[in-house]
Amino acid sequence: MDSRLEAVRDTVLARNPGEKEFHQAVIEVFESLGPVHDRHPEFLEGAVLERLCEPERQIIFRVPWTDDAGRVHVNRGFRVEFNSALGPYKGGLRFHPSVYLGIVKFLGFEQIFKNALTGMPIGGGKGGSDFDPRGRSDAEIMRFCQSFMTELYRHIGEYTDVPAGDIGVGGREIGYLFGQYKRITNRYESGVLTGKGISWGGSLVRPEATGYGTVIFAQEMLKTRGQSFDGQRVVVSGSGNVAIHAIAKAQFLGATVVACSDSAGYIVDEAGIDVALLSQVKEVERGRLTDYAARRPGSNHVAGGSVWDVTGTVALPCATQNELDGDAAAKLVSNGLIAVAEGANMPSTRSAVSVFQEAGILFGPGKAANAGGVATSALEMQQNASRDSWSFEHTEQRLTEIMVGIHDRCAATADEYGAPGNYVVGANIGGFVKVADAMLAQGLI
Ligand code: NDP
Ligand code: 2IT
Repeated sequence: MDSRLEAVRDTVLARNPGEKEFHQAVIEVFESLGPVHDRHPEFLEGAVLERLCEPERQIIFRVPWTDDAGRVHVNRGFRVEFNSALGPYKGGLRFHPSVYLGIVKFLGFEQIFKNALTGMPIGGGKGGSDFDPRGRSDAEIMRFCQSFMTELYRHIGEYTDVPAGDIGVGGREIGYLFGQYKRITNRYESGVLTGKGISWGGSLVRPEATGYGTVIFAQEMLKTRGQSFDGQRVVVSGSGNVAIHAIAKAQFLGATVVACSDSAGYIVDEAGIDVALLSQVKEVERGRLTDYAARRPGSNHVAGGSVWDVTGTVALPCATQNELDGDAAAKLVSNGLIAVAEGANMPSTRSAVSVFQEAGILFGPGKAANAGGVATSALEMQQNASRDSWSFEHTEQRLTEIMVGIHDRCAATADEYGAPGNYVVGANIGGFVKVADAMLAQGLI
């Protein structure tokens, strides 16, 4: 790391003790930014990095709710409004028992750069709760969402902060959250949340957008080496929103996706994952991958273990942070891997990224490769603002153009800064310069 940035890093780490995922995300970005500060001394003089690493506002609140037996539970809610240089804070809500401030801050920090890369007018934020939705009834989920929004509503708005989904938050939860916001405020403010249902202000393609976008990004990387998805053997982690649509898109482009996972294990299906069955099991029935294996002849379920033990030419990590470590990366490389695109946020550890880069593997970091979700959220905001709704074809076309644009901007920035083919450098510098310029233009705030 550039020595001028080390002191800033040390201060950030000391000011935010115990937030190890936030530290990891900050260090990863700082490692790319030395050359930018050679060209832009004004960023140092303006203390842009110090300001960027301190969220503009952090909200932590109590979320009390009752389960179906009438027992009282208390969870913790978060919204970190990180940076509004380019637009209203924008980013998802995550409901998972592992959520704490360090997770929300890493996600919010990444979101600043990701959102800048989309070229759309959105700042960075993230939120969530340590609530565990697993095994909860619809009524319990609704009561939790209503309680969560009863505090959150005062902090958000279409011009202020626009939450969406992430792990554990999909269309059902956005519906309950939107309903409670509307009830409390007496405003049908469509643009306050994205990921809404199609009949009440949502956008076509938003459910598919992150997974589709990740595959489009990977396809653009493959093209730089004269390759495509056609005939690739793909391994995906996760089996939620991002994973399912990544699988669908990769197979549409001619690949065979032979494996995917959840937190209990993984399935191998040499014939290629049956997306309709996977979607039925995971999205409709909210079941487990064991249910898929039981209903799909020729597939098998492996309890525990690592999906990265499965041989593939393309890997798409679409589950969660730090799910792919250096050993897994080395194994994938020795098994013939040529490309990785991150559908999840920070799924590869720093040592995994080093292994991929040293082996010359095409590597698309999450803040570039998974930006299709938030970009389509911005398209949803556009449709809401103009009280319009676009066709699937038009919206998908916009998503494709945005992903190709992000790919090309990352590649061009990496070239410009003497690191050709390094999408990590391209994404970090490309996103940073845009935000830093806007911050300086807006004065010391
Ligand atoms: P979902 O809740 O729909 O699915 C999450 C999947 O990941 C599930 O298969 C889940 O398994 C698995 N998973 C979650 N946590 C863990 C864990 N700690 N260990 C192992 N497996 C885990 O979430 P999404 O698909 O929306 O999100 C997946 C990733 O994509 C996240 O990193 C998210 O931040 C990122 N992302 C999401 C976007 C979106 O639009 N939704 C946009 C950009 C990025 P199980 O069911 O067993 O818990
Ligand atoms: O990580 C992400 O980019 C998301 N979870 C989507 C955020 C959004 O506002 O659509």
